[in-house]
Amino acid sequence: MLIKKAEFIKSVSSAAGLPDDGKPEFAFIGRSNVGKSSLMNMLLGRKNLVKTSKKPGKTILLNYFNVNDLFYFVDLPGYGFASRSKSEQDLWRILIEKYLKTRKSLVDIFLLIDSRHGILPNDEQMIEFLEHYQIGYTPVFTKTDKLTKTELSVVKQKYPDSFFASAVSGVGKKQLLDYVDKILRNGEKAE
Ligand SMILES: Nc1nc2c(ncn2[C@@H]2O[C@H](COP(=O)(O)OP(=O)(O)O)[C@@H](O)[C@H]2O)c(=O)[nH]1
Ligand SMILES: [Mg+2]
Repeated sequence: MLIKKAEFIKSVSSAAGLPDDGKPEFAFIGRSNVGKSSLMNMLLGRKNLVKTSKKPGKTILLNYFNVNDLFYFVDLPGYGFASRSKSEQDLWRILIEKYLKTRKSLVDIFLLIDSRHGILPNDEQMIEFLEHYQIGYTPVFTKTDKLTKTELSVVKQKYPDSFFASAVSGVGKKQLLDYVDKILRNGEKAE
């Protein structure tokens, strides 16, 4: 798939702000610092369209990006910020879980996992949540450039039904975009 257009649309902080044009959307989720913004920029072929920042914002926002006037990429706020208070974490859970459970136009969720660390307890929690509600998702292992060939092949063997990507080298870009294309053509959610 060729990215002809990619633009920031808006930040949404409540259900009322979600786009209602019914375009399919792909959400990106993962621990803070997993490389979510970098991967989205890599896929969209833009350097800094999706902001890569170290600090968690105070508000919990879903950032919408229009791609090719066909679909949306949605940057979900990361989980596992040590600096987030209990009440902020609760708010995150309520908003994000509701979005993931009820959003009709959500066709797939890319669940990002840092290749170096593998699936950590808070990734596991997210996976359990998704599986409990039978919400389809696609694991993407990030930052593969940080692993040696041998280390990477171990991760690949352990998680065969996943994508492997590096925002630095561009590895995984074609595979992921082809996959997005395939889902859009099939017009249904990936399992
Ligand atoms: N080596 C390497 N570093 C990466 C990669 N992706 C992200 N990073 C770095 O990891 C940090 C967090 O990236 P960011 O995209 O902001 O993560 P986010 O918090 O999940 O959105 C930044 O310092 C990035 O430069 C990657 O594929 N390879
Ligand atoms: Mg980010």
